[in-house]
Amino acid sequence: MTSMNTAAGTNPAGPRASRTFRGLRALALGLTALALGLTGTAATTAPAAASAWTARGSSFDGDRLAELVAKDGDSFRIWQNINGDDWEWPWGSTGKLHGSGWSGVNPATVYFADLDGDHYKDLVQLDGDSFRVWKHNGALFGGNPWTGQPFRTGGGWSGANPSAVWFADINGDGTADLIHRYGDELHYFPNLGGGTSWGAPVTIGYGYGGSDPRAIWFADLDGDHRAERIERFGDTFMVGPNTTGGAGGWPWGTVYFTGSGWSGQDPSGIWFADITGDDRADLVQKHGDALRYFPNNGSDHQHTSWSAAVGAGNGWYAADPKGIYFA
Ligand SMILES: [Ca+2]
Ligand SMILES: [Ca+2]
Ligand SMILES: [Ca+2]
Ligand SMILES: [Ca+2]
Repeated sequence: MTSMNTAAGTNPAGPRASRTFRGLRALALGLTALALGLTGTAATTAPAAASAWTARGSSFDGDRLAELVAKDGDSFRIWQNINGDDWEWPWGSTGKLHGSGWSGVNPATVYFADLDGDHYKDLVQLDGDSFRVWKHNGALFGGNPWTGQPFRTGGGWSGANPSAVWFADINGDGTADLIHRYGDELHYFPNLGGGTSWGAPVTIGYGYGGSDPRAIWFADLDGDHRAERIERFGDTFMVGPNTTGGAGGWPWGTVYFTGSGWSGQDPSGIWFADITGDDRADLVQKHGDALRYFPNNGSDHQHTSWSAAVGAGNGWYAADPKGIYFA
C-alpha cells in the first residue's frame, strides 16, 4: 500500500475515525441536521435556486466531482477530487484515512451512494440479511463523516452476490435506488425515503442470468440525473438510455453502443463515475499499474463519446479493484 499512497502524495497522519456510535457526535449531528433543516426551509423562498441545487450529482464530499476511495487495511483512504473539472489529474495532494474496523470486510460488499438526496454519498454495506448505512453527516473533507449511528435497511439479502447489487438513481428523484440481479432478471427497488424504505421491485432487464455482474454498470451518461444501464458487449459497451425512468416503468429506450477495445479488460477495473463534474459519468479504468479516465465528451439518448485518457494514479498494480471506488 505504500506505493499506492505515492499515487497522490502521502498522508499517513489522516484521521482514523471510529465507526462506532458516539453519543456526543450524534448530538452534534442532530444539531447539524436541525441547522440543515432551517436552511432548507429558507431555500424554499427561492425556488429557482432550490431547483438548481436539486438538479445535480453527488459525491463523497458533496459536490459533483467523484473522489477516489481505496479500501486500505482497516480504513478507507480517500483522495479529494479538486481538479477533475479541468480534465487533468483530479486529486488533491493527500489521501486521507477515514473510518476504521473494515479490515475483515469483503470490499465487494461496500457501496457509496446518496440515499437521502443531500448530495453526500453515504456508506453502505451488505451485511448478512440486510444493508447497513452510515449517512454522511456533511463534515468537511478530512473530518469524520460517519458519526451517526448506522441503520439497517432491507431484508432477505442473505446469500446475495454483492457484485450483483448496485445503487443508482433510476427514477431521477435525486436519491439512489437499489438494483439487483435476481435469477435471470434485473430488478430495481425505488428508494422511498432516505434509504429506509423501498418500493416494490420493477423489472428492468431480462436474460442476465449468465452475465458477469461486474460487467454491468448503472450511471448517468447524459446528465439528466437518471442512470443508464451499461454492459460490456464483446469489444464495446451497450447502453440502455434511461428515457422513461421518471415515469416508474421500463426505463430504457433503444440501446446503442459506445467504445471499442474493451473485450480483454478486467470489468472489475472499470467504473463509470463523474470525474469532471458535469453530471455526465466518465469512463474510469485501472490499466495495469495506472488509473486513468476518459472524459465523457458528449452524450444523449443515442450516443456517448469519449475524449483521450487522462492519468489519475500510479502504483495500483497489486491493488484489488473491488476495493477501489469512485464516489
Ligand atoms: Ca467530490
Ligand atoms: Ca431514485
Ligand atoms: Ca441519464
Ligand atoms: Ca463527467
